[in-house]
Amino acid sequence: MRNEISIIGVPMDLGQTRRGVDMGPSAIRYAGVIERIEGIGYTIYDEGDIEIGPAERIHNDPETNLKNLKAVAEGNEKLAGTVDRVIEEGRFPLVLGGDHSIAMGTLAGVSKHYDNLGVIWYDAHGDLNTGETSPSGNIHGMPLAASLGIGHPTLTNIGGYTPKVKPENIVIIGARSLDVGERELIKERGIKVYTMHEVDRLGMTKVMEEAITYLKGRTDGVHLSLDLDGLDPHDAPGVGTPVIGGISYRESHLAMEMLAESGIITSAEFVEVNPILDERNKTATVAVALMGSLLGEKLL
Ligand code: B3U
Ligand code: MN
Ligand code: MN
Repeated sequence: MRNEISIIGVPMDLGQTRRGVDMGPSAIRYAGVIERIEGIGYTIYDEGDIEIGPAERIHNDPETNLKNLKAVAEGNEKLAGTVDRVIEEGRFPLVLGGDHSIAMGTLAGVSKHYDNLGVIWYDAHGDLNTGETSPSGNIHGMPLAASLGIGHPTLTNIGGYTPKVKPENIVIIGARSLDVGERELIKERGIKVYTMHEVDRLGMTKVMEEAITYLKGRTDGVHLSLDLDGLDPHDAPGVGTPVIGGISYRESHLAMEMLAESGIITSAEFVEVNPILDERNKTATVAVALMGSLLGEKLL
């Protein structure tokens, strides 16, 4: 792991319809992210927050079924530029969301630095929808599809190129709410998925061992995109679309510790923290604790 980390806040809430997730970066900062990571021994650069919005006057285009398409794309273009620069300058990008639509910008900034980027998508959802398959029109349900080059060209071409990731370089962990079109895409493209069934059946140790071995053999860098709704709402209540039966706090720490030990992670983002829906900033605090484990914090 590089010993300099850049923190990039992305107060994006236009990829979905519940207000408050734009305050995610503030909540995570308030939960002590900088102090926590400095405590591990890294040098932190706070890049501040990417400027987002305003929301579109007519945010709901029935033609495309993509809400706030222009504003979401513009915010992501800015994010892509910042992430690109940070990597260019030799630092590890740690992106704080904001809704999950920001993964399009993060991956656009990251992927050009690798021949074969791997992605771990830690999420209750697949985020593999397009305007055609989405039940909601919310772009935060589409970033993984867009990064594969599937969907509206404004989204697939963020950063000026497409695709950002190959289907065989993706591992989804924690899925338990997949739409019909997403299931089809997973099968059609051969995306590796550990649903909650596999997490229960194999245990998190085996899931992570397999995922790490799989990605190590085929990629030259791995981005972790962690949606806090991958965790059970009991442990992470401050998210817009909670789904019961999720990954526990302890399993998540174990997963992060195993990733730290593997040394494969080259960039990360933590998304969907919504302090308005939270209980005393619990979800932001959980996010910061998981970042600690991911970055090598030890219990002893
Ligand atoms: N799959 C649904 C719901 C959803 C996706 N991502 C989140 N919720 N957080 C959709 O709207 O695409
Ligand atoms: Mn997500
Ligand atoms: Mn999700």
